Amino acid sequence: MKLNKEDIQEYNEGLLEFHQEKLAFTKKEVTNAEAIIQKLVDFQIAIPSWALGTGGTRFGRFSGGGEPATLEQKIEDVGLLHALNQASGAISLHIPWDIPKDAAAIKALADEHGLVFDAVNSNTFQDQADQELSYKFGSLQHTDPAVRQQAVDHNIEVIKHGIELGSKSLTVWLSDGSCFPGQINFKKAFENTLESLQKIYAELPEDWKMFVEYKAFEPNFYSMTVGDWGQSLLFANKLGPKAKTLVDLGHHLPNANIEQIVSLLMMEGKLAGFHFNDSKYADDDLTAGAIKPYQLFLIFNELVAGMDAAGMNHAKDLGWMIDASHNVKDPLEDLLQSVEAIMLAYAQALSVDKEALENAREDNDVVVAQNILQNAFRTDMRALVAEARLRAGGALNPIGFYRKMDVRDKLIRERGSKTVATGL
Ligand code: PSV
Ligand code: MN
Ligand code: MN
Repeated sequence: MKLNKEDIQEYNEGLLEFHQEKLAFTKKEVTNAEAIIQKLVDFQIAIPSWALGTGGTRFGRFSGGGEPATLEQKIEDVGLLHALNQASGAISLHIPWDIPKDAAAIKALADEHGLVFDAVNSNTFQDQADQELSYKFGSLQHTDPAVRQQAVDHNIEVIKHGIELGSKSLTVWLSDGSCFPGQINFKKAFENTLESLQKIYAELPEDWKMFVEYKAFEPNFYSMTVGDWGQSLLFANKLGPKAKTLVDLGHHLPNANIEQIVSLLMMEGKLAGFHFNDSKYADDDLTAGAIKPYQLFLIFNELVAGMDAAGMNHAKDLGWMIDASHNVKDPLEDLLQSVEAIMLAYAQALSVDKEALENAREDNDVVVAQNILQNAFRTDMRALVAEARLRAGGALNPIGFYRKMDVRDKLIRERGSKTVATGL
């Protein structure tokens, strides 16, 4: 199904008066409001093809109805999100969960929905039915060179799919590691992984990047071969300029200072981008901003400072993606909530008076420095985010409109009530 621009417009008209009052008030409070709105209009966050179904846990999966069964339907779902918020104009594919059999047709369909293809993701953390050798004891790190080669070949295959679709980056997340002390030789595992990554890196087109994603634990529980930003950065530095470190917010040990990690990676020119989600404990993959919105804001504060210092284009020079899905919400509503939270944090970060903050830091005025950040965080930016959506042709209240149009019911009628989308 597709949403109709005229229906969105009509819906917005009913909310316009109140919105404009709120906007006028926010503009009094936020001096650079117009510049923020423009930046928000330009900002796009990619949606992963695996987040469109109800996520599972290892204890069960309570699939909602109307889930997309094919890649075409997934593109349709991201198209719905983009029509609603005008900020989800890209889709990221995980292969082989979503193989584009006819790339030209898939590209044309995405184009019809105003979507481009973000990073392509390889999968060597599961065995596929037709696979010759098992990844039970790792993939790129494996003791057997034949297993490593199979995983390298898969990544090269993924790059080929990406080229056909117009993607510009490959994300490599490895579950490689060990579950028990003594199980692997750390040094050999690192060296094997590096050698395998080098073979993949050699196949990257000129204008591509390789995103090396780290994760502290799970599914391996004693060691992960790309377990933190230090290990990822080591690989990225050894690989070369196209390789960078990807930060997934849920992939840290508890209480890690992610904003500091971001700042230093940017200083080194080695930050690839983000997988947004939120967590209370570990890789919970909860809706962005649901648990620690202040952390999300502090991360954006470092991002904006780092990108501005390096003269980067906020919308284009880093990879922005949501990597969240949960089992108790309508996935489309959940994604709309994540995008909104990310936009709010970004808007708040854009409102920080950087000069005043730097002066307070130089003067060691801790109180003023803290106040500058907390004032920005406590400023209600919802009207600016809504205004950006309005100007771009989206809905003032995306979830409100989604519910008013009974989108989920329509999808259930179209696709059935017992649908399960591919993914975790
Ligand atoms: C792993 O936990 C991860 O964050 C990686 O990005 C994977 O590709 C994705 O989740 C798949 O669920
Ligand atoms: Mn991730
Ligand atoms: Mn994850």
